[in-house]
Amino acid sequence: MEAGKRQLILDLHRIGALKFGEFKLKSGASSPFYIDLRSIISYPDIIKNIIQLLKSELKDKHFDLLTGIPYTALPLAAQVSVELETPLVYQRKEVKAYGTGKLIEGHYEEGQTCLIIDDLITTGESKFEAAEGMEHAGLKVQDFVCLVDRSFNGAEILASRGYKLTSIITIEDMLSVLGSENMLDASLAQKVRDFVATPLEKPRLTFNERLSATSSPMTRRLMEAILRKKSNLVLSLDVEDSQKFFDILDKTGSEIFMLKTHVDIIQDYTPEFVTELQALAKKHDFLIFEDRKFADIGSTVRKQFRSGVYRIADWAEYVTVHMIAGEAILDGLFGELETPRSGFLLARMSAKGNLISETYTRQVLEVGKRRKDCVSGYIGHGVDVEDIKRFRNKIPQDQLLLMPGVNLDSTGDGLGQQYLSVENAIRGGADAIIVGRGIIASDDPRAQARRYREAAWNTFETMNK
Ligand code: 5BU
Repeated sequence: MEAGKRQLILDLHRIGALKFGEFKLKSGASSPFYIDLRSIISYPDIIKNIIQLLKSELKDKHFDLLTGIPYTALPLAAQVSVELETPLVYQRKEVKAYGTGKLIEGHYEEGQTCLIIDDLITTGESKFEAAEGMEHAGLKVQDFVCLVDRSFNGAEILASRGYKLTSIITIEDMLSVLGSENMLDASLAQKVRDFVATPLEKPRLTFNERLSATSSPMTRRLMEAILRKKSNLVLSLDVEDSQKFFDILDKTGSEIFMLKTHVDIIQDYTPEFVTELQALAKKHDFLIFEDRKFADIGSTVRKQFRSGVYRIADWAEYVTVHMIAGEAILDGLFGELETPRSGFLLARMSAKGNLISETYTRQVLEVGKRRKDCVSGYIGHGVDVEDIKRFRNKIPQDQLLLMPGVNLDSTGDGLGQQYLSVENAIRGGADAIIVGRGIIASDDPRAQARRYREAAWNTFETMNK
């Protein structure tokens, strides 16, 4: 190993930026080591060494601009920029939403390539957020350089989105240097090795265990319905004619645990529509979910939900909610209701080119986690199984992930819809699939509903053994 790297490891250990023992992580799990590089800026000698190491790592890379992810890596990138005489830009940390303010500081031109420096890589999430901000501003991102790779498979994760990761030192490097200096005993080193060799997935509970750990009655109802009906299928019954609606529903009701409506699609809507819907819900034992996608201020959505022609709150047990207007929308919708109702937040969408960013998704999940009283879960999507798994990992086990954009025979609809297979959706961690045209556009909706239910349930069962 290069002398500079060896020195860096010893220095980080000396200043307490790298510790071994037993540490509690944010997730509640415990880790046999702890890395926090925020204090390195106070040690000019260490910084000097790091800059040399970064410079030599950057030698063969092509880029027009440099950036560091605030805060720890930004001063490092600034120094490298001066030494390499390459312009620096940086992304404002506090500007979270695009379009509301200047996101990138510094001078740059669209189409330029920006290399991103960071201190640590664990899951890759903050790297994706940084890349997304740069790309949103018209820059290209190819390379990431991190000081320390403490991940299980950071390079692979970044490669899945086409980025290359180079790391100055890895955990293994640290173990071998500190081991050779007798600064770390072998059994602790082995513990660290085992820890890093395990993917950062939360311990997976079975669906039954998750149900036991769930306290929200509205969320429990969904979980119980899934188990009772042995179905992870939500039918999205987007037809305009009420007769056709009830005809398909009566044929498919036994296969689904929940029906999803867009009630404003129905051309011949009258209040009797609801009476008939509730009768079929009783007959076939399914829940009712209106995909209204509320998005306005609290006081407006309250009226939209409770009044008007459809009086949605009277009959829809669950509704979809956009978080674009902020958390108060939840109080507007679910506060002071006689019969409890619950929401699904739109965290990711299946439509091509949709404007939801990684940062937005993270913020939606943060609100949803705080509001389990009225948020039963999320609507989400993903590009493949691994992507869905990473997303699912961020969702608490006592909330659900529903996935639209699922079809067994098609990959899209020519209007932006992007389809996943049933197996990929469930294997990724969706608790239920939402299927519309895969079932309703067929000549035999009953048979198709059974086919979707079985495909989903079989995969779900093998995962919950
Ligand atoms: P499809 O016929 O299976 O493509 O219907 C999908 C349904 O799910 C349809 O009602 C959409 O409005 C709904 N949907 C979606 O497809 N993608 C999303 O990201 C969200 C909802 Br949110």
